[in-house]
Amino acid sequence: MDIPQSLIDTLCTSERVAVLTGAGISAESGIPTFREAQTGLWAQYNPEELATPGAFRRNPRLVWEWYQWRRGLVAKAQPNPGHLALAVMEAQVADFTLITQNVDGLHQRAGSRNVLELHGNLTRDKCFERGCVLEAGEQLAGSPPRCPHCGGYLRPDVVWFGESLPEEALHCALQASQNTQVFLSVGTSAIVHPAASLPEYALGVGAVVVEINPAETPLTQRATYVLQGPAGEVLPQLVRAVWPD
Ligand code: BV8
Repeated sequence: MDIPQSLIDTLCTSERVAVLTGAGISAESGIPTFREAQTGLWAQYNPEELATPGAFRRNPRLVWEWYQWRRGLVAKAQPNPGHLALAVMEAQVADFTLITQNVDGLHQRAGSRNVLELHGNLTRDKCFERGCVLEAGEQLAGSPPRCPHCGGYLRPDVVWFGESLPEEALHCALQASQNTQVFLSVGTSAIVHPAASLPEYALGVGAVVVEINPAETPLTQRATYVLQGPAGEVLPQLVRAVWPD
């Protein structure tokens, strides 16, 4: 992939960089993206129909077991060179913000320190009835288990469709997007809101917007630079070009 010299020069001299990642950055870690065909038992379900409070109310066991299946994939997955490159970039840029729609925790496992999780994290549980947050690692029986505090069902601590995003994370993501010099959109289909509006805020303040994705998205036509390829190859190449050892 040829990285435009003008982009290298811009990143070299930028003090403020914001990055938004989606399921595509975890694809090379073996985690299916949100919209590609799911495998096996789950192939018959549309994730957008499972990741809702209504689906959980109608069939808590089905939704809980879908997340247990995904937790198994995440537990076996390792951060890939794309995740690792963003951890290197964070160390090189004075004011770096990593915003993720992913719920797999791979950015943290790759060494990224300041990660804004817009859609929560599936390694955490919370109570569906009262939102009591549980200590990590409390293994309880049941599918889904019951909250030890109030007896309601447990659910994964992720944001479902129709639910509001965590206020603090969204506020910080908006702030970073409106204050950045460069905004990277990596591995996202750019259709889930409000995350998909973040690159628009960056464009609105004159930031350089870079899309890294093997496919086109609704953002492609608006981006300043489009690096069409897999994040696990493009990001390490970009980091090596801008910050050679
Ligand atoms: C909200 C967590 C306010 C769960 C997720 C009607 C009613 C209510 C709301 C709405 C509505 N109509 C629209 C909305 C808004 C809705 C929305 O945006 N819907 C979309 C579908 C139109 N949003 C919401 O509901 C949000 N909340 O609006 O609150 C509100 C409150 C109450 C009432 C009304 C409004 C909540 C959205 C959060 C949903 N939760 N995840 C879980 O994961 O189980 S979203 C889910 O999609 C994942 O987080 C995922 O990350 C995210 C976005 O998808 P992508 O990450 O982009 O993944 P995708 O598979 O789509 O694309 C992968 C991309 O990677 C592709 O482009 C592919 O080409 C690329 N790729 C593949 N391989 C690679 C690669 N790229 C790089 N390298 C590779 N190797």
